[in-house]
Amino acid sequence: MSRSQDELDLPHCSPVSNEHLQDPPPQAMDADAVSEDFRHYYSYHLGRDKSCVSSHYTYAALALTLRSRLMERWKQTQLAYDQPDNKQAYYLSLEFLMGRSLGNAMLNLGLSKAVREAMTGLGLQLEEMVETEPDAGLGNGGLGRLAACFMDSCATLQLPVTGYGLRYEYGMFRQLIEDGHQLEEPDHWLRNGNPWELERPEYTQRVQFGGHTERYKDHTGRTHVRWVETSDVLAVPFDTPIPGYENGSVNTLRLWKATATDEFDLDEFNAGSYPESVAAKNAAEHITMVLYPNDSSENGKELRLRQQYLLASASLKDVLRRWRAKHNNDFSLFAEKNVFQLNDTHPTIAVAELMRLLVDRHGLDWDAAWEITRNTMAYTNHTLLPEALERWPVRLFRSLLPRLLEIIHEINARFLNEVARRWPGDAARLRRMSIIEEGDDPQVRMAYLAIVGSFSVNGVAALHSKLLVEGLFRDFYELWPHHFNNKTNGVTQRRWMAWCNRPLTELLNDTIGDGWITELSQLEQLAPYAEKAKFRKRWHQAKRENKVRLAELVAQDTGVTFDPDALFDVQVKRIHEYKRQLLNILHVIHLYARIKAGDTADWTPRCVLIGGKAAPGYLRAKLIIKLINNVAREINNDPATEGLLRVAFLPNYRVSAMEVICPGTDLSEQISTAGKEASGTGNMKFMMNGALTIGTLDGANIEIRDAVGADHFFLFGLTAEEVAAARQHYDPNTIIANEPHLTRVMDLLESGYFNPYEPGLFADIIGSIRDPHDPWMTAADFADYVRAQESAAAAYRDREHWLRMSILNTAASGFFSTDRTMADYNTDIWRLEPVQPLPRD
Ligand code: 26W
Repeated sequence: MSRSQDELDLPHCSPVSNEHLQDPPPQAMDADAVSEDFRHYYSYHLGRDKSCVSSHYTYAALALTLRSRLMERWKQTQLAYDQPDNKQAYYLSLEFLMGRSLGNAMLNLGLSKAVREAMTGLGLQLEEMVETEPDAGLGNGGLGRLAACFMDSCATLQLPVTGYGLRYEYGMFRQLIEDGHQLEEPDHWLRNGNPWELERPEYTQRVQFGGHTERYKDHTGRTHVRWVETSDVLAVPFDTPIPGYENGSVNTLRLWKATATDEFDLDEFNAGSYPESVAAKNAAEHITMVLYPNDSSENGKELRLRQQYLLASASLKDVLRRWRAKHNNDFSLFAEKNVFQLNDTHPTIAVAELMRLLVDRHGLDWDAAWEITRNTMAYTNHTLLPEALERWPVRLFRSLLPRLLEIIHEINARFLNEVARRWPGDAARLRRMSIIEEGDDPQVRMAYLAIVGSFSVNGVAALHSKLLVEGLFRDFYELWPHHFNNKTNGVTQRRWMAWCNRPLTELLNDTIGDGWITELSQLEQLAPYAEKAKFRKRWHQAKRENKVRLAELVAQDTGVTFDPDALFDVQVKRIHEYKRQLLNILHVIHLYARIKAGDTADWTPRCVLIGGKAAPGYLRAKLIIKLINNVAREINNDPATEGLLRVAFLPNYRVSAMEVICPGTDLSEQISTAGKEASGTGNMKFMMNGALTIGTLDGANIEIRDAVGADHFFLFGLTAEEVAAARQHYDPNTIIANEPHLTRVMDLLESGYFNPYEPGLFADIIGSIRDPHDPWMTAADFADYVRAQESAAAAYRDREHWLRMSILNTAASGFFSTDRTMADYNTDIWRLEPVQPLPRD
């Protein structure tokens, strides 16, 4: 029924090379050449002229101009990586939150100046062209953006790392705010085409679903398994170039698009229902239609499992295809030369799929295949929330991926044998550690499959990694302590400083040179400048310029006016109870109550900005958005707050918005319940851009505070240990009654002050704060939060003191570069050699 790969009617590369097809000469990198190329693409490729000047076409022409310069570097880099001696790593991720590519390509190609000059010469506004590019929003939040920063750093470090993901037709939804409510709109980001991608139909892979398994004997009498009568889907790769910073290297992000095979359903076809049988093909294309917008609770949807398997299967087959082209069926060195990093459990089915491919397709015996699998897979955990740990119903696996379920059962049986040998008679432990969770509706625990199938398991900040081995993964840590390690997250300073913060970049370059762009620890050299008044003045000017820009964004998107001289207090991230946007808004209400009570001596004018998306099904998070908007409306419309307090909810928070937000922020809100935020990475972007942090001892906040020093960080709240201990006797109602400020805030909230036309609207939120089982313990940290906010406000009034602290935060941010993170992954997990692109012949 299904035809083999070779029978697919797809472009393929002929084995005979054509010596006439030499590469054209390299492209010049000066402004004149850029300008000439630009006009070429604009006229001859896009077919536009001077009478049709739309930023869409000028953007497209500039993108093509840059892309053509990436192409030659890309090819030389990949040729070098494919030399047989090189070990390569593959970053498997359901999410890559890339944002825009134009500015990044300009910067990393070293073309910033030439492009600006060329565009000015052509009378074009570069800014406008940049704004035309839609964000590639193929991720939810931290985990997806981290993958994007990793890609940038690997290219800059010249590490042979390829990203594998899915090419969602629709990325993260666009968030509209109507009457304070979140509305979701589909994000059809590919509508106007995507100049950064290169379709590679010649590397299409076939992926199986459904069907059943059969056993058969080969001529030697050995038993094998066949997975048959499947409904197949094709995965077509689209490649995006990932340029390193001014180093000639270009890595690859390969995203799979699902398409139908050409096989019609013959029964339907012969029954004369041709249109129906063609329409049925649509189902295949649905697999990569849309990114699931959940970032913290799994929802067990079959389509999501299809996405995960398509990614894992197509990517592994792609790697095996290249391996077999050089080594045929000799896999003896495979584990030495290949490593897969699993970005959370989402691609973890790769463990079972690699076993299937090695055993069923390439004829290895189980032990040899397991040895290879276990030495090539490494797993990163990104969350401590139990509700975010993926589990799939066994029955779903049985119908969708029957052969993979058999393999998982076999992996589990052998694993539990090992556990039983180590702890004889400990049935409770066997039940706890089993990859299959027994019950009425048995489940596959993906995190356990990931741990059992990997040689490395890491968390993403020191506290997170510690809590993992003490809590969720404790049993596994006892069994294999050496598998567990920490890799503290980072962010790329190319996008999060050099590209997005020009005023500060110029000041840094003037002061310490531009070495920090590839070696962020050089920012240390700034520390002594904190004591120089002239430097502080320049620092202040840069920050103020950025605040003006941020105020313009806020005015444009919300209509709220921010005074650039006020304290800009910002919390942007996904909306989730554990991140406690509620605590932030309770503090805002407290400030408002103070204003209304005339308690405004020594007041620090403050502009509070909150932004973030709620998962569409997460009703309480959506209600929190509504509350923030209602509070903002009442406060901004009350003349008493003029010059003292402004509040805005920024709609549609995304990568390109953060590029304006983090440079203009004074105070970074990192206020999660301790022990819940795995790391955070927004915290690092803010710090790098000179914001001070108000935060709990959670995730990477702890390392941020250690790096900058306790005096330059506004700490508050219970520690993770105290949270755990306080849970037993948590009594929010007594706390509220005993804290006059909190009593007053709750009174205002409960009086309906912020929902005069919508009585009872916030009852659910009020109930959650007053609930003794509130997992996030918002009331517990309120008083200390208010105290820390007061000390931040007081510090801001002493401008020179604040500027000193701001400079010291940037100076201490060197550790939080993904260049460091990637170097750590490489030293401890991947063990790759950096590879230079091949010289052109
Ligand atoms: C299955 C649904 C689902 C989808 C995504 C569950 C969980 C996730 C992610 C793990 C959520 C996520 O983005 N986690 C964040 O990862 C960042 C990068 O490591 C950390 O900085 C954040 O603290 C963590 O919340």
